[in-house]
Amino acid sequence: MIESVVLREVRGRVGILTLNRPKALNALNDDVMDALGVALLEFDADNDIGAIVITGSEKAFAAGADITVMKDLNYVEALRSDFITRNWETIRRVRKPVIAAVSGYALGGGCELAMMCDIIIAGDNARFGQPEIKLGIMPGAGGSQRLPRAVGKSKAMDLVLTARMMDAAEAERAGLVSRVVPAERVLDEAIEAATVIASMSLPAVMLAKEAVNRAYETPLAEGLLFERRAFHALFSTEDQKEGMVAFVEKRPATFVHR
Ligand code: CO8
Repeated sequence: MIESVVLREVRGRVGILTLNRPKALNALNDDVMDALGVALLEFDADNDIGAIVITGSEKAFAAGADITVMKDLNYVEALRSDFITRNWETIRRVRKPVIAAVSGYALGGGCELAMMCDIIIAGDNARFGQPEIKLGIMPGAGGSQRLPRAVGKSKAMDLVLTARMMDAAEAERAGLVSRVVPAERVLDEAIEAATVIASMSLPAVMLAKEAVNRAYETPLAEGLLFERRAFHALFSTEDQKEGMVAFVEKRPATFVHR
């Protein structure tokens, strides 16, 4: 049997997707991105899943888009096929939180994939970069847009224009990653964070994710209005009553909408 390029596992209410092209350092091609997209949408639709983790191997989360596929591509073909947005945007349709658990290299499209996730948790061996410039190209799946939003213009320019890699400590200082843990702990840490998220009220989680994402899409006044409307809407859920009554009664909340 041919082993899948994306492995699926469920632990509790957490769906785990492992990129599995170890010999190519998880270089991303259509097979990987199609399988990842299908799995993400299935987990998103599954009532037994509350949060999703994407991970790679210890050596590489993903070392970029597959250069062997791209090397023969010409401009007209890239334009006509809209290379690579066909299956790269699927993750943006996922409404449950997605955590990237990054060990080793997250380069080029691999760094871009991590940045499409809602939270990045890094192992202390993680290396982030947008080295496309060395190949005579530039980032093509959000690197020139999401990286400056995450780390600011100067550091983004530095990484994109010199191709240098940033280690986990620098990535945490710059705000790209939320936590750094020993490499062997990174998946467990991500699953624990996902388990906490999956124990919360799902409507609150989904609206909170949507609201934070609005911060990157809208002017402040519009974002604040969206936040206020979503905030008010949550007072219609049983989970708001349960969460607040549980606090007053000094007991853990048990949410019904998960
Ligand atoms: N594509 C294809 N194969 C790769 C890639 C890649 N991106 N990265 C590594 N590999 C392969 C190597 O060719 C090698 O294969 P083989 O054993 O058959 O020779 C195997 O993985 C192991 O790699 P190395 O021997 O090079 O391992 P090292 O530990 O010596 O080096 C590095 C690790 C530093 C990560 C090195 O492999 C490297 O520099 N890789 C390329 C990194 C890179 O340039 N990434 C950016 C690619 S361009 C990109 O992502 C554009 C994104 C555009 C948007 C998304 C579109 C899909």
